[in-house]
Amino acid sequence: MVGFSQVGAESDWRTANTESMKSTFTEANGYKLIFDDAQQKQENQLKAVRNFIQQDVDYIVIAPVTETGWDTVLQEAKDAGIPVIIVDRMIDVSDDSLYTAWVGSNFLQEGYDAVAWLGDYLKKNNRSDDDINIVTLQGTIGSSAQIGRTDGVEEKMKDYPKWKMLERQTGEFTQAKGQEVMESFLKTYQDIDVVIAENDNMAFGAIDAIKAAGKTCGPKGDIIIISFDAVAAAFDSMIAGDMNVSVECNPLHGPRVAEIIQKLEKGESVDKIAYVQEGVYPADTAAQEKPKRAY
Ligand code: GYE
Repeated sequence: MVGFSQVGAESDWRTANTESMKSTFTEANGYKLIFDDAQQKQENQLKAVRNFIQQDVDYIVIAPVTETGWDTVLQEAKDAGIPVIIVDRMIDVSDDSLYTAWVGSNFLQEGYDAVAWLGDYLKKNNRSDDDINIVTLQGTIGSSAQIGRTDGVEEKMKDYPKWKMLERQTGEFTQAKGQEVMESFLKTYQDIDVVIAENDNMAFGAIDAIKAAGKTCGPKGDIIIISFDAVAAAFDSMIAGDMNVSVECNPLHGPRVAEIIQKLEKGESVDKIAYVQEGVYPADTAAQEKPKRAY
């Protein structure tokens, strides 16, 4: 019996992740899955985990909304002798023995990759000497995906003195909030060159806001759109000419978590931390790559 506390259903990435977990932890595969959707609230996750402990599940799997606030409930799981596997985002606990393993993405690297792509792109377009104004739609504040992507961009941006971050604001990883925040950015700033959206869904909202404001974006437009996740709809957006690039974030964690559980069942040791390999998909590769994508 496996209890899985999922973040919510805020994005295409999340839907693909839920699907991967549900299609892996099936009865046919020998599991009973208790799935809980926390609706992007950590307090719901704490309740779910306590519920899993009460039901005496064999494993607790958590995709944490935010990094902090886990010490007490994970100590309760440890006291009950239930191994905890963290997936997708990371947790920040004082005692590492409170979880058995983590598998997910290197979000800092994703931030680095976004900056490297933009540096190359501007160079190719002879804009290396131009002043470049950037705005960022951040993910859920305090989530690893937000922290890593924001910090990765900030760190590497220092190599580009002509780039200026005008403002960062959270769009909570949703399309609706992404659109709303972008509308307000467009009212405040007349000269935005680049939008960094910390996931594809917020980028879709931003693109709608840009078009509604009578501006253009994408490879042939005025505003460069950089995004993260590289879900199927992002490839459609690139093919349509709206988005410039999406930095991949792989959501297909079901089989990875199952492999960890199978090893633990056999008494084998598992890696405490396991990163997934990821790529960068610019618009000019989108048509060719789209058919190969699994999510
Ligand atoms: O990028 C975003 C989702 O934690 C990696 O959460 C995940 C992020 C993903 O809502 O789309």
